[in-house]
Amino acid sequence: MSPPSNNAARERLRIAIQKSGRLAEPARALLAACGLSWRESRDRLFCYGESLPIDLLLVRDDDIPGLIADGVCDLGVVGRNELDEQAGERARNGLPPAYRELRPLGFGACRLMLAIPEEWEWRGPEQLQGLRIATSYPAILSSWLDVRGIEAGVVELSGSVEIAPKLGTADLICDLVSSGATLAANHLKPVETLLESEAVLAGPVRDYDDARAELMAMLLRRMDGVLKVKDNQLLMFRAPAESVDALAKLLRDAEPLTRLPINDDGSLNLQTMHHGAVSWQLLEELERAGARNLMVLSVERSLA
Ligand code: PRT
Ligand code: ZN
Repeated sequence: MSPPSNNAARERLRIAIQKSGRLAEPARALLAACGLSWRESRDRLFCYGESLPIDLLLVRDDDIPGLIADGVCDLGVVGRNELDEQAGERARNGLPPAYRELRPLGFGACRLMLAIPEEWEWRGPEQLQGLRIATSYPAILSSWLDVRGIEAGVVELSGSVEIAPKLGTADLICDLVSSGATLAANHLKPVETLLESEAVLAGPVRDYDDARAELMAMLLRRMDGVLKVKDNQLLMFRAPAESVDALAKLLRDAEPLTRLPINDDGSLNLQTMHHGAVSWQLLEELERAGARNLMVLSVERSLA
């Protein structure tokens, strides 16, 4: 099945996600958690939405901002680095904004950083004056340099940026970093962060006034419900009333305890939403402080 043309009646919402790569699986998992399901097509570029009139377009991440700008897609899951770079490029070419970040999505975290040869001493951005910097993010880098009044050469490369200093095509680099292993393997060290990035939901600059508006509002609400509880766990246990204060003190990363009806033996049933995973160590501490029948449940979604 091929994607419907851009001019087709837009009763359905179309979301662009990465076909393969770092953001592909988490993006699908997030949308599935929002209740979306699709009929897979053989070419796997277009997936027709079955549970809701929301279709998927599977593309390269670089294409996502442009697809939104052109109105081919309504929403996209893309790295902030890519979105900001292409927005910067549009601005530099005198074009108006064509998309915006609607939600940070909590995966695909990385930083756009300047990295210099290990043996250099870093004395600050002024040091960059007159040097050549290799990057795949020329717009973000250029405006960062402009703001600081630094004149440096921006060498645009589409990949393997980290080997540019070794090849002599640049003095240092500006690239994405997550673990830092790639920099270390190339004898480079990170010195400045230009952008904290993660996957984001991108959408159009103006709200829709057709059937898509309602679909979009529903999807955002569901997404908020999934994101809000994403790393949370529900912790349930019973405890004697006199232990409750001590137990509450141990639960530093949790909502205030909710007390449920009292048991026959006078103990209380308690529950709380814990932010982040509940560790074995915490469970054992709670047990020592009087909690019994401890139970940890994963939380999938919530509606406020
Ligand atoms: O085919 P397509 O064009 O869709 O994929 P792609 O190869 O352009 O993208 P992909 O899948 O590599 O990355 C997609 C998005 O993931 C990026 O736009 C970022 O938003 C995000 N992301 C998160 C990263 C990283 N972490 C990351 N570490 N993108 C790239 N990297 C690179 C980094 O530059 C380094 O070269 O991965 C390498 C390993 O990083 P270290 O620091 O862990 O060694
Ligand atoms: Zn790409």
